[in-house]
Amino acid sequence: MTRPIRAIGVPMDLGADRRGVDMGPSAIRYAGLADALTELGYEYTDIGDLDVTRPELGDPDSVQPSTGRAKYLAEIRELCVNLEATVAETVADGTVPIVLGGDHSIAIGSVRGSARSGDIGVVWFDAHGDFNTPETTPSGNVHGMPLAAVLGHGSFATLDWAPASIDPENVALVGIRNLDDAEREALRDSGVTVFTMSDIDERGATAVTEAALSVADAPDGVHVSLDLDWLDPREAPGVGTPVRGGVTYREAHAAMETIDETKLRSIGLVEVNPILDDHNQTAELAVELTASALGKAIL
Ligand code: EXY
Ligand code: MN
Ligand code: MN
Ligand code: MN
Repeated sequence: MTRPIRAIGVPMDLGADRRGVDMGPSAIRYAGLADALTELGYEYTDIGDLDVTRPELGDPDSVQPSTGRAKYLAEIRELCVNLEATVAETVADGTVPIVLGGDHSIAIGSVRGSARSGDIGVVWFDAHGDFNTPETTPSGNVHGMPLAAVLGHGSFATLDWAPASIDPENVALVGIRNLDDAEREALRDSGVTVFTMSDIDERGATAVTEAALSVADAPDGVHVSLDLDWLDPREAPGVGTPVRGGVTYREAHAAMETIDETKLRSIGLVEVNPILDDHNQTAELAVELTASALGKAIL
């Protein structure tokens, strides 16, 4: 018997510089997420989109952390507090939330919600480390900081909505190929396990993902955060911050297939930008990879 699934749309683009990622939830729905998961036998519901402030209505610097810069901090906080409650309720219902982003800043709410009543691990598939803090960020964009935020680094430690109760020893990054210098230093000292693209070159996507899942093996399951820029831009052109040298289509599927769906507590699909996409192929890939993570096999 499989647990039901609930989609939660978060049309957020305040954490990124390039517009269009706010249309990600629509693009992922249009690509057929409901049909793909229903065909797999899941009971699937969609609660629609949470309310997100439009960037035209907010002032990026109206509220700032004690030190450093984090654009639209007040608006991102408001959304993440709401998303955390929605994810926590969904998990408490015995249902698997799939959070449809939106830029990666929303992971602060998703991870906190998932961790609220459990001891969980996190596997974060990404080209980037997302480990800047308001003090180290080169851009001020919160989508470059959410993993540092949930682990309480820098001035995020002083914000009551940012740190989650997650053990960094249960967190793994996979597919990394773009780090800022200070971010690299912070990751080295963090306790987080980082599997770079070089690790995937040497060991293969399956073995690396298995290793990441064993790092994240915690009593109450794993949150999978899937940033579509993890894939090579040839496969996933519809993302705001593409980086050459990512995983291929087959490597991505092989990685997702190694996930044990019975241990999957919650999922985030982020950074899909249909404006920059080619015929919605990045959203379609997000749907296919979710199905692979949830047990779809070729035969
Ligand atoms: N490291 C850069 C920054 O912090 O601005 C770029 C971050 C891009 C983050 C993308 C979504 O994963
Ligand atoms: Mn990311
Ligand atoms: Mn990324
Ligand atoms: Mn633990």
